[in-house]
Amino acid sequence: MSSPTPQLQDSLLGSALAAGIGAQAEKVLAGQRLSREDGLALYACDDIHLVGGLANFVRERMHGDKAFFNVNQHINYTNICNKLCRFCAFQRLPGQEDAYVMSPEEIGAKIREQLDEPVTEVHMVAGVYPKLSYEYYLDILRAAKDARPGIHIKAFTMVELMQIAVRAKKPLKEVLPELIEAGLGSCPGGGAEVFADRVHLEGYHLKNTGDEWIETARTVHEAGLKSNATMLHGHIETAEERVDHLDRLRRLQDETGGLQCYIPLSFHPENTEWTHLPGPTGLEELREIALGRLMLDNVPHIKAYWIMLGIPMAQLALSYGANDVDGTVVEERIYHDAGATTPQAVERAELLRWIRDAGRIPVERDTLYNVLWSEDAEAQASCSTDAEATTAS
Ligand code: V47
Repeated sequence: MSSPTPQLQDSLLGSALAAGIGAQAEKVLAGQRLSREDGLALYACDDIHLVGGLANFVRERMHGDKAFFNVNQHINYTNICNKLCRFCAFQRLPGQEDAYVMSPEEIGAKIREQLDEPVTEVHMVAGVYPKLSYEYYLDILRAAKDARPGIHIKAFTMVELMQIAVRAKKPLKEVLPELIEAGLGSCPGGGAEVFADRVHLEGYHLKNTGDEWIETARTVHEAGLKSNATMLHGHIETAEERVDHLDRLRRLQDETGGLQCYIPLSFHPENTEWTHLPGPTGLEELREIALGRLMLDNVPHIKAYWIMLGIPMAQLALSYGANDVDGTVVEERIYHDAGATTPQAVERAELLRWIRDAGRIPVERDTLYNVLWSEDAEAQASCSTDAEATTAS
């Protein structure tokens, strides 16, 4: 794939004018910020491939052909939750047959099981179970670090953090340094759902509000931690509500700069209270990736979470604005309880194969997007070794 050329810009602009999104395309090509109205125009545009082409233009301007991945391990430490979100198939009530809480020892053991794999990150998210003590949260961080001292712990959504502060009986601002001391390295982007109050009331009224999510993320960033952000789409939300969500994230990012990555999460309806809703189509999933890239001009990375999208769709998303695919994962429960049919894990070599197949250059990153390995660098190194060998002979 080539970097953006003037011909490509002309062709995108011509098509955009014909499709009625010329004004938006002009802004995108000039690197200007899109307004909320522009976002709505892009949601309304019939030609998703054109919207995707604009997002791909931005993606290549920012990242060229690179596609990031990491070698990670997911641990969902409890499925007990008191939030009763209507979109969730993972939650259980205490006493239910398959309700579980992992002990710190079990978490340590799960991490030790992977010691032969080059895992650099453990991703821990779970339900909100009020019986878990503040010490429990500190202990699971310590257990993870004990099991693998070099590992980066990306843990606790804003919802979990609010609960941890309640159990700690002190403000989150005072709790975060203690979590960091115990091993917390950054925070995942879940629990944001759709910020709009209407959707919150109808779908997850016991959970934090959108304003609370933003406020918590602001506190996290002020404590020096990076985080991700998500939006759960494809249920009852409107285009206006999606644009509002993206705009609120963009304003938070203008203030703190703490968001590393945005991940649109596609609603999976199976085994939820919303089984009657169909969930997003493939093209709707691609549009969400594209809108994320186009609206969030200040967020560096857009992730196509393969567990949720499936590998073929994640490959396509790499040409619709995404530049990251998440990682090897090992064991995932939230989407698989909701009917995801993707594998639970993928080998590093397999990730590389399908990133290459999508026409992108695989780059292994750590959680904070430091480059650990790049196929490009490896190719260059082997070229220079070949050149040295030729010169020497
Ligand atoms: O907050 C729950 C979503 C999130 C369903 O930061 C569902 O790198 C679809 O936070 N259908 C948790 N989505 C997952 C999460 C995450 C995942 C991957 C990467 C990162 C990251 C974070 O999962 C929840 C909720 O929005 N979710 N149930 C469902 N039925």
